[in-house]
Amino acid sequence: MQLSIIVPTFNEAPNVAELVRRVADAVRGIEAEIVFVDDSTDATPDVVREVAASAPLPVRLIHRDKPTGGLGGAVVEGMHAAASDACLVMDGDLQHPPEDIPTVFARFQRGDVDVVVASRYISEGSAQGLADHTRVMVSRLSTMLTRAMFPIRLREVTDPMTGFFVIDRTAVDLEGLRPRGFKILLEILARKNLRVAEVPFRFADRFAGESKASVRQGVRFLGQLTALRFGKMSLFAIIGGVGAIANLAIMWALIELGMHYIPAAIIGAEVTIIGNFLLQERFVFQDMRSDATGVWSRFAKSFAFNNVEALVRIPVIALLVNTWHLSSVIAAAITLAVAFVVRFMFHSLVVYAPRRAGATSRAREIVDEIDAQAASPGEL
Ligand SMILES: Nc1nc2c(ncn2[C@@H]2O[C@H](COP(=O)(O)OP(=O)(O)OP(=O)(O)O)[C@@H](O)[C@H]2O)c(=O)[nH]1
Ligand SMILES: [Mg+2]
Repeated sequence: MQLSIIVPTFNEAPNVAELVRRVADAVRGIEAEIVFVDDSTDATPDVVREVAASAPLPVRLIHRDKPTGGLGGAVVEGMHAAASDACLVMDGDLQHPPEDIPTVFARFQRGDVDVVVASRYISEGSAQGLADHTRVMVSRLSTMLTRAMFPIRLREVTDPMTGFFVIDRTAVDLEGLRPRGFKILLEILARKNLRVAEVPFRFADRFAGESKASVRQGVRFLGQLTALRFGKMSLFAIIGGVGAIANLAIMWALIELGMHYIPAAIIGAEVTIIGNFLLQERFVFQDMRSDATGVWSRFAKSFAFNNVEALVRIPVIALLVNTWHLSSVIAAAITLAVAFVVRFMFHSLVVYAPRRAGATSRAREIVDEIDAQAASPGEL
């Protein structure tokens, strides 16, 4: 098998026969199969079985009763099941013209890239099949936003949101993906540096059936983008921010109750440190707990770090004010910003470090690890 064509479908019954017919025509001379990954509630699975029986190429059906991860999850499942490492992904509504498959695959077969993206936004490509002006605008704006957020990884990709591409599945860590929503290619490209080439294609009109794109998908996409870009670090920051507010509230309440401000500040800080630890255990580093040292050891490290940090920050502020003559508020802000980054690094590299990792002292590995942690998905 040279090529597995993966088609995610959700209620595409009227499109299946036409799709298989046109794909079969287009891939003559290529040893290919079609894998439908279906989450439908209509007759799509029956139609696929019927068409498969008389199709000139192998047509398989994976029907999922539990459609985890939506469209993205379906694509990943198809890649797992594919008979060949070369996986071509396309929509089931014929907006991705099957006649372009040979061009995309030929580019892939040159062997110098891991992914070939069929793009609506280079030279002869076109997005004309998008339903209306609003959809065109939304698509262009979200593409711009996405590229701005991943300026390096997406440098050479004009259409990271397309659902039409060929990928070498061995170049992707399928287990490490957290597919959600519509944009599986973005998920793949944002997580790992891959070699990418693009070929233009003209996005056609839907052949039949109804669009599944919606405002809800749009909101989900923004969530996916944030989680991909800022991942753990943004959750860590949110928890830190909530903690700072809680700290002040506790201190205020204790002073109101008649306590001196020094013990009030200390109690506020310690309660916050403990609360933050519990929250980050649950929401930020939950996936790393099982490989790390025990919970009391993690707590001791985290607690010690935060106390040392608080103690060190005060003389550093004094130093900044006295030697650089900065205002005390700016000096405090600088120390807080630096402390935030150091705290995140300390937690992801030390507190939650895998127990068995012995020889990770080389600078390169540390940089890679920070990069991986900062971009790894959050869970809110
Ligand atoms: N397996 C699976 N496929 C899905 C799901 N949602 C959408 N799809 C399929 O993904 C492809 C793209 O969905 P479309 O509704 O065409 O989305 P779109 O192309 O962005 O929107 P239109 O331009 O309006 O067609 C189609 O083949 C859908 O059937 C899902 O939850 N599971
Ligand atoms: Mg479509």
